[in-house]
Amino acid sequence: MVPIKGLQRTMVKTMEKAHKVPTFGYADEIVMDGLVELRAALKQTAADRGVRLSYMPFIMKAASHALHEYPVLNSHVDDECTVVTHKASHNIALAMDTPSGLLVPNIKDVQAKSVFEIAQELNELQALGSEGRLGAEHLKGGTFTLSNIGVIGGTYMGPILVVPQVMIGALGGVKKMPRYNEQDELVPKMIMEVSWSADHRVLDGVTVAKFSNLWKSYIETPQKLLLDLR
Ligand code: CAO
Repeated sequence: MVPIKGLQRTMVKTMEKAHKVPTFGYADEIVMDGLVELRAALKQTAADRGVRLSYMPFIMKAASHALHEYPVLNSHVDDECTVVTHKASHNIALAMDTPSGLLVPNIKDVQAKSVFEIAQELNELQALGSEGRLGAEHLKGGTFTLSNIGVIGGTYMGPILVVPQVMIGALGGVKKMPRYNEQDELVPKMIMEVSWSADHRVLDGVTVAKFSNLWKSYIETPQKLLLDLR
């Protein structure tokens, strides 16, 4: 017999709470060629400044830009679902595989940070996670969650909400796939699937679809991120 205690006990409670929320799923595919190229161009520069640059900092920044347009997706809802509180800070959480198990630390105020600063903080969180040193200050206050299961594998997922948040997205692996271009020719494209789960008590499908389309447009044309740089 293996007792369920500590972090795993916390997970049991969190999952049971989330299970009570009626969710709906929405999925789409993202053409990653633009982001693959951009990351390849910037990776060494980031490395020269001591930071490992993955896709995630761009994906998080894209989410923050889209959340500006759809603030209800960046909110908390109380247990009885009587009040939905839009959060000003985009504290984007990331499901992280650590030796202590699944943890979901967040990067605070993504809306105010550069892609480089997000990458830097992500590196720090990964280091803390692997050393088992993530604390309450890293784990509390998330407002929107992404789970990059695609690093491990897989294409689609049914992510579970991190209550009281109302939206979570899971990313599949980036894979080379055949797709038709404008001339009806089959060409290779780098494709990543996203699977969203949303709290259907406070979010409707149209809002989620519009948010996803906007987020996707920032990833497919990452130069668009420059337009909203401050
Ligand atoms: N598909 C293909 N390659 C990917 C990828 C994807 N979806 N996401 C990242 N990669 C690449 C990165 O670009 C990087 O490539 P290089 O070695 O060439 O630089 C490499 O894979 C490793 O990236 P990473 O792990 O640092 O990627 P990240 O910053 O996006 O992810 C983190 C960080 C914390 C999400 C990840 O380490 C992790 O723990 N993933 C597991 C998530 C998880 O447990 N989910 C479970 C949820 S429900 O139980």
